[in-house]
This record gives sequence, structure tokens and C-alpha cells, in this order.
Amino acid sequence: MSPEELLQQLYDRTLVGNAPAVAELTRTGLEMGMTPASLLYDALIPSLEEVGARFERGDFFVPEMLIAGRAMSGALTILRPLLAETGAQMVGTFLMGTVKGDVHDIGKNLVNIMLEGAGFHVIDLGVQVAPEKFVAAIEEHQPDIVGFSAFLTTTMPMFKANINALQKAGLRDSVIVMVGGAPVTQEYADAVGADGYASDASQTVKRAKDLMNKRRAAVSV
Ligand code: B12
Repeated sequence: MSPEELLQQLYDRTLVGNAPAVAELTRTGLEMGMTPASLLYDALIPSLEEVGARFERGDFFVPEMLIAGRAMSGALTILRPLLAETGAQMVGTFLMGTVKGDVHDIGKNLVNIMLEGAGFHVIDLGVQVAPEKFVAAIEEHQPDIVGFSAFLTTTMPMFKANINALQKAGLRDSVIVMVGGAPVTQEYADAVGADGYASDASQTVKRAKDLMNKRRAAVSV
């Protein structure tokens, strides 16, 4: 099988949610010397985007989305140690969670892997995280950055609710707030008063480091 054929098959099997085949193809691709990034960005993510497009058109329903998501998560488990492989030192602590009312976690998990790879200590609170839980975790772990992930237009307002909760707890100035997720934009992030937004995992790493450097420079003046 050529790398192109493998990517096509990986795309097709993810689309129909064939988890065993997706895992097998992911392993085979790695054995063939293909990079984790190529498997991810040239097959797995485009396939999930197509799943979303089909759902929107009414060609796919929730079960199809669910099995495709599971197949993708299986591949991520295989890719995780390779994507996170690094000699980087601890750059800071990143507390992450999907907001209340939202169960999408694939994008968040991918961001976590990349952050770990870049040397961040990541604490993942999981999905459906209520504002009180974010507040308690910030008090406990004192992270440099807290990240809110949302994949539904109906759960994006939780960013504001979380930020309000941080303000009320007197924590807003002690932590950098980053937001992200498929429907989120820079404009929306600005409107809710977040410090940073990024559209994908590698941009998140870059932005997180920039924001931390800025904060450190501001503190040392
Ligand atoms: C898989 C999936 C599901 C699975 C989730 C499985 C899981 N474990 O995550 C299941 C089946 C559970 C599901 C359910 C639903 N889903 Co859904 N789902 C999807 C799908 C197909 C893929 C999402 C995904 O994982 N993408 C892959 C990742 C890698 O996405 P990504 O955006 O590239 O991620 C990057 C960035 O967003 C960013 N990022 C992510 N988080 C963060 C956080 C921070 C801090 C930062 C800085 C960056 C960042 O970095 C990521 C990595 O590069 C999308 C379609 C789509 N195009 O997104 C729909 C989609 C998100 N779902 C949708 C809907 C409507 C639903 C349901 C309401 C359906 C229903 N009627 O029940 C439910 C809601 C359940 C709930 N309460 O949350 C809609 C949302 C529409 C909207 N605008 O609100 C979408 C867009 C489909 C569509 N086109 O209509 N879904």
C-alpha cells in the first residue's frame, strides 16, 4: 500500500467509524514511516470534518458522529506518545476542560497532547465542567493558564459564565484564560474577555507560550 492509499483508507474508515481498521491503519502508517502529523492532518481530521458536514446536511446522525469520534479517539491513543515525545522542560501549568453542557473532547484532547509535547504540565478536568469546578481546580492547582473548550454555539456562552465565576472568586487576574473549539472565533474570544484564542492545537501551544512570556515580562517590570 502506498502512503496515499493508506491516507485514503484511513479517511474512509474514520468516516464510517470502523475503529479496529482505523487503529490498524494508524499502526501500519507509522510502521511505513509516515509521520503522526500526516496521519492526523491529512486523514483523521479531514474525515471528522466531513462527518460534521454530512451531519449538517442530514446525511449522518448522532450515532454516525459518535462512532466516527470513537474511531478517531482510538487513533489518538496510538499517536499520543509520539505527538507528545519531547525533551522540552516544564514551561507552565495548563488547566483544561470542556465547558458545562458540552461533551466534545477530541479537539481538547489533541490540544492537551500538543501542550504536553511542548513541555506544559496539563491538568484535564474532562467534559461538562461547571464553573464552580473550574474555580475549585484553579484554587487547588494554581495554573498559569486555564483553557475552556466548546464545540456548540449553545455552550459557547459558558466562556463568559466561567470568566464571571473567576471574577467573583477573585481569581481572574491570577490566571490567563484561553478559549477554543470548532465554532469559536477571535472576535468571540475578545467579546467574552478571554486573553487568548487559537484555532488549532499547534496555534494553541504558540499562543500559550506568547501569553506566558508577556505575563512574565509584565510581572518582572
Ligand atoms: C465527533 C462529534 C460529536 C461526538 C463527540 C465525541 C467526542 N468524544 O468528542 C458526539 C456524537 C458525542 C457529538 C454530539 C453532539 N454534536 Co457533535 N460533532 C462531532 C464532530 C463530527 C467532530 C468534532 C471533533 O472532534 N472534531 C475534531 C477536532 C480535532 O476538531 P477541531 O475543531 O479541529 O479542534 C481544534 C480546535 O477547535 C482547537 N481547540 C479545541 N478545544 C480548544 C480549547 C482551547 C482552550 C483552545 C485554545 C483551542 C481548542 O484545537 C483543536 C485541535 O487542533 C463535529 C463536526 C466538526 N466539524 O467539528 C460535530 C459538531 C461539533 N456537533 C454538533 C452537534 C449539533 C452535536 C449535538 C448537539 C447533536 C445532537 N443533536 O445531539 C451533540 C451535542 C452533545 C453535547 N451536549 O455536547 C455540531 C455543532 C453545531 C454548532 N455550531 O453548535 C457540529 C459542528 C456538527 C455540525 N456540522 O452540525 N458530536
